[in-house]
Amino acid sequence: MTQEPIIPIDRVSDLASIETLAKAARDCVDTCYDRMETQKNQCKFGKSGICCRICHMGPCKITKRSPKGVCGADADTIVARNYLREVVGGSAAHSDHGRHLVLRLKKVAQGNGGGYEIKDEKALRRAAKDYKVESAGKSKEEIALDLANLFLDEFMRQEDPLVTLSLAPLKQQSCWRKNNIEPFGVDRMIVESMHRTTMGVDHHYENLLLQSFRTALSDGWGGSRIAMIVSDILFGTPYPVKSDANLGVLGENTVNILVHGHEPELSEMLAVVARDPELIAYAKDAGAEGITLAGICCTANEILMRHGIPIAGSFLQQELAIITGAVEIMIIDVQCCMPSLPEVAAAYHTEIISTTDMAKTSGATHLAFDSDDAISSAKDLIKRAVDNYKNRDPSKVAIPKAQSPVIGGFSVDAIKYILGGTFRASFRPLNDAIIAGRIKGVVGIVGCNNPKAKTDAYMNILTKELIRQNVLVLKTGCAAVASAKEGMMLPETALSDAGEGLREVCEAVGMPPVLHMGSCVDNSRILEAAAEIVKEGGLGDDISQLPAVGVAPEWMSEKAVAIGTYFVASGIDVILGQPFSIEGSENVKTFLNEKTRELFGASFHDCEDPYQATAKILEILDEARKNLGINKKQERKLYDMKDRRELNV
Ligand code: SF4
Ligand code: MSK
Repeated sequence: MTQEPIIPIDRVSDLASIETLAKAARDCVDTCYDRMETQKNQCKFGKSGICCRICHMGPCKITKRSPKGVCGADADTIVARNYLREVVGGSAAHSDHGRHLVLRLKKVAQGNGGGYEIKDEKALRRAAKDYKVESAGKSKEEIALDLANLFLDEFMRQEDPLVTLSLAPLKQQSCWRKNNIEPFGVDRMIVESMHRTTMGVDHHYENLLLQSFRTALSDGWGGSRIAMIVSDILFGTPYPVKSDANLGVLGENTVNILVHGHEPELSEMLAVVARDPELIAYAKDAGAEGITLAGICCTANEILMRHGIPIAGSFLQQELAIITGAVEIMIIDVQCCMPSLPEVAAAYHTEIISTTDMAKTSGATHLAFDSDDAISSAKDLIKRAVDNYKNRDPSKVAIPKAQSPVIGGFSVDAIKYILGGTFRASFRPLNDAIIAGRIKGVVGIVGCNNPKAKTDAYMNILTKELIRQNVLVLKTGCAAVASAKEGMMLPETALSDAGEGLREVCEAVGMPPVLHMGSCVDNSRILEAAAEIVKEGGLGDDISQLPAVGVAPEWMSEKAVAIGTYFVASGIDVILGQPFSIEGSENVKTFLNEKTRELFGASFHDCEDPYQATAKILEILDEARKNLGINKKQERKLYDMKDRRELNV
């Protein structure tokens, strides 16, 4: 433990985390908050992006006395190269996730899906239409096979732009063409970017940054978009579903199983088999009242959206969940799973189980999940959890009571349906509300938590301020979990917290003012929504004209860097709660924070304070509204019979 004890209330916002962080101190268990203290004096060279360890003449760092690395690289080159490598890391993570799902879809189409099936034929046919895959007279398996092959080609495409780019508005596509940043195959982009950032290749900061936008587009309009489409085909397009969020969802007397990570293949199967009466009986025989399956991080968002499985917590609650002393097993796969988990678990009876050969953790039990025999693999994991229930030590258990109801599952399809009903499902009512000024604009708040800041504080203040100002908020990732825990993802929140115009719209259709749109890869749903709003008409013909902003308040992952970069390349301004590691180059800063506006109609903005961020967002939205000529709030006209007759419809 550190010398200075940390004060939970200064570090975390919600009651469940405050209680459990205090318990961690009593149990003498270190968490990331303690380790943040011991890492306090973080390297200023790394932080400003001017540390280079790309070759072994270095590591080199840029200072006033040594303005160039051994090879002659200056701060601009080094900062831009590091930035591109971060985008590569993030894009690779999302896109590899997408690839795994496409390979599963292919197996399903070939009749050896290992217990998986095409759950949403409508989503399959919708995708076939979008990608111009011939479907007339074909079985769903035949369509799925053609689609899977096309998607695999999106990863391998060597000399042509991604087909998936065609899902963007035409003006966006021509902007990318004009700036020469249309990505080719996802794998090609990632390999090329790694090549370009190796010693002695691409040294011009602008060229490197343009490649960052190109690579990020291969994620947002490529790998992530494909991951989202295939998830919907295999597991179902999300529709609103009610559940609960926060550590309080763990059961006092049930076998508690946590799924943590990102890829939905395993968690989907666990969500299905956890309801198996035989397994529930097995748990009861072990003395438990039943089985509680809950999620952490983005896996939580995936299974909330499709099954209503509760969210136990976000990224920074992964250790806290174990510290409740009530978790039998935590099943991890890829991304955002801390290597500290087995050490924390060692203080309790929890078993950490890693499930994929590409992601092993020292101290965890490795049981590779066999997705070709998914049902029995999932059942084995649940039985293992039940068998561990007897080892729970009641004296170490303290499950906080705090949890909040949440409605998740707002796919673009679901939003259209909510707005327009079965026969008129469309974004028209939203566009009209924006044009009339009842809704000022739309803001996507996305990304992680980071122990550098008080967990969830920025996100919650910002979200409240925005809905009060009649801004519709879309959320994904751990940002979505923050609002879920705060009880903001409920229609009732519109009545109590939203401004008058937003409240009217939400009340009329029964939707929350803060919409849960899924996991990190589901940021592509936000792009899909933006493209739909443009298509619906009346708000310009390009995403950059929309009154829309993206925010990553407490980001920590390379994935967030990739997301922010593809948002800006798509014409959406992005507010960062902490700056990128680019402070060491004025040229890189100017390019990302100003020059991109000329190229894409959007740029990055640093706002370390949520109130400053609110003001900046309102300024951007107002500017967009002014440019569209919709900056004056229109009176809501209530038609009487005479008016209706004159309407002549
Ligand atoms: Fe130093 Fe250049 Fe090697 Fe980077 S690439 S470590 S700046 S010599
Ligand atoms: S899980 S990437 S901490 S959002 Fe997607 Fe949360 Fe960020 Fe991981």
